[in-house]
Amino acid sequence: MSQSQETLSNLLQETRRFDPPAELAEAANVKADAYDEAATDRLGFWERQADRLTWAKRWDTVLDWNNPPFAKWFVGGELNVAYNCVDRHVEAGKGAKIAFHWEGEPEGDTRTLTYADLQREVNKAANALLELGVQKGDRVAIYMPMIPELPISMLACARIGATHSVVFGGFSADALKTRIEDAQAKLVITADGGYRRGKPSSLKPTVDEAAAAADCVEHVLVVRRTGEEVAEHERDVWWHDIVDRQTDQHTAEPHDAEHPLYILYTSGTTGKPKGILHTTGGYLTQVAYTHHAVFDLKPETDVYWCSADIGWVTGHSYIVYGPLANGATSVMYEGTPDTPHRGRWWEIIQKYKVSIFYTAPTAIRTFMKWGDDIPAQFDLSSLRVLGSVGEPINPEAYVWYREHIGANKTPVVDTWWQTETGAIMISPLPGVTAGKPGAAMKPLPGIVADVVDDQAQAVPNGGGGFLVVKEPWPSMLRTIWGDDERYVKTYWSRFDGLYFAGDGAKKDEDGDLWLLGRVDDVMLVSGHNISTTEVESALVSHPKVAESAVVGATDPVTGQAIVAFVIPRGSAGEEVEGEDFIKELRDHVSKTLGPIAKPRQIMIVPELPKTRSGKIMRRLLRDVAENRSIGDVTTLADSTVMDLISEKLPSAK
Ligand code: 6R9
Repeated sequence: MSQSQETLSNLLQETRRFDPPAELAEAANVKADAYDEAATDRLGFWERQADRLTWAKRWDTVLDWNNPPFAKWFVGGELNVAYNCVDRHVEAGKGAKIAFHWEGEPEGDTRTLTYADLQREVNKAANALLELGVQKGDRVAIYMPMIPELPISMLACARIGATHSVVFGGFSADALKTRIEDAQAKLVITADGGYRRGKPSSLKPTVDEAAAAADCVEHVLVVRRTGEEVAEHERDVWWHDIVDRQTDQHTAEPHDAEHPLYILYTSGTTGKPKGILHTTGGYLTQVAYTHHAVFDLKPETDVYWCSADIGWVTGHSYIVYGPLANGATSVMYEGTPDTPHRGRWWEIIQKYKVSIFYTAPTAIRTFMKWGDDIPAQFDLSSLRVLGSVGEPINPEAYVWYREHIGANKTPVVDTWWQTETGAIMISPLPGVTAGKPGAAMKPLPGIVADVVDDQAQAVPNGGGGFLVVKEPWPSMLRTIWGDDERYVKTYWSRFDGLYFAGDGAKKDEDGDLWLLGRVDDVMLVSGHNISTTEVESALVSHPKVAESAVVGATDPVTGQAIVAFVIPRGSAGEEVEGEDFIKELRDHVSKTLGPIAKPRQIMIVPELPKTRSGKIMRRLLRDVAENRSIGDVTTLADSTVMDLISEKLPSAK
């Protein structure tokens, strides 16, 4: 959005409200007074949250913000993340408690890890890393399937003070090499492969190529998962050869609160990937607190499942560090939701009696498309809190999730955050908030965020603009690895002294926040800024639509015109072909949002292009809408999707 443009039009009206169930509200971990408590003494509030952790040395200063935007939290404090996530629970007599119910994709392939098991495994892996010459401060790249050795490797790194950099299994050799070199990782941990869609899917050949091309890799540590044959090189070491023979004793040394815990690369749309750096004390404090507050976790009775991949920040914070710091019992699943059948996730929830479930809108819309009858075949009555992350959740998807997965009783928490923020920033609290479908509602206690106009002035209720964070927060990124200047320029230069996240948002009449997607995606139609999210949500509110993606295409008359891509619902059948259906949808949007938002063109497609964390890649759809050749598809989860779309649309090659 340029300076002169008006802020986002506020089109969507949503009046449904869902109060927290009385019982949940009564027993909630966090009640309404937390907002006041944090507002009165924000730093004191975060100190009390840091006390959830076990510190080897207490901090002297809670926040050092003398050199903004470079923050230091809990200055002088020392702690060990692995000790906090594992050992201290064993020492507290909870060694027999289950940390992970791991479910492999092949049915019946399961493993159970208690906290005592995890302690032994992490210690052995830490000893193996030391034997391989990894020292405190070194970087380790991890490229693995969703198997227990992945969190074990991360915790082993954290234990010895090595900084891990997890790269999505599935990125190309070139993408992996760039990330390995940027971090100068001397070790890569991988596996022969993992299971995806019912078949072994290899990883090792990609690592071989990347490690050979990178200038820094000394060893590749390989877990045998699929047993498929792999090429062996001198730098390779099998996990079972080196880890299994280590002692399971290792003393965790405390690390400085600001010691680098991990780097995670965000691809962004342009330029080289940014290595987002997270450190130790503040990060663990905020992931532990938010996991406790937002999911109302009761570690003794809940079974928690976050369906994300650990290669995404959601997996780092809400499969590994937050839940383990809180001593939770979690489910971890290796594979895809449709293997061997489309009810696999619901079967897993039934099997382990999952009570808290955290997933992404893209998955929810896929289930809507597959049909209500699938979840209906399973007993999901154990569920009590549902979460959503990754994209704005369309009101219709929210209501479907609540109704068909949550039996119309569970609160849905729509959690806004980013790789850069490290932990949840804006979200309802399940025992406090009367939920509005599609709204992330309010900054969490201790977080100061707002919506501002292009002059950095807070917009009034009812207005839209840029989402900013106004005060530093414990789990904030500390820099971009090796590039402080890019850190300042990317996040802190648009508005003086404010962190600008890149997202647009609006404040409704009650002051509650609605996320509207990346500002780069906002469309300018006849002088009105219209959010892609609102038009998508209007389309998804039509009973025959499962998913949609909306882009602005250059138009001689209106500047930009709205072009929509629509996936019909599974149950909609034959009626969804043809001009009548398209007219029906255009009219529906016009009626819901106003004539200004009526799409110029609607294309019915079988699939949408998405990243591996499920975000729609609108850039590629803009290429289609503007009849250009299609740009870089390397970060697509499924690179064949663009062919499928082009086939359907002979004109859009
Ligand atoms: C955790 C994660 C960050 C971007 C973020 C925003 C979008 C995430 C959202 C959401 C609306 C939500 N996003 N959660 N938009 N409502 N609840 O997704 O991190 O992969 O870095 O993506 O995702 O656009 O800026 P990351």
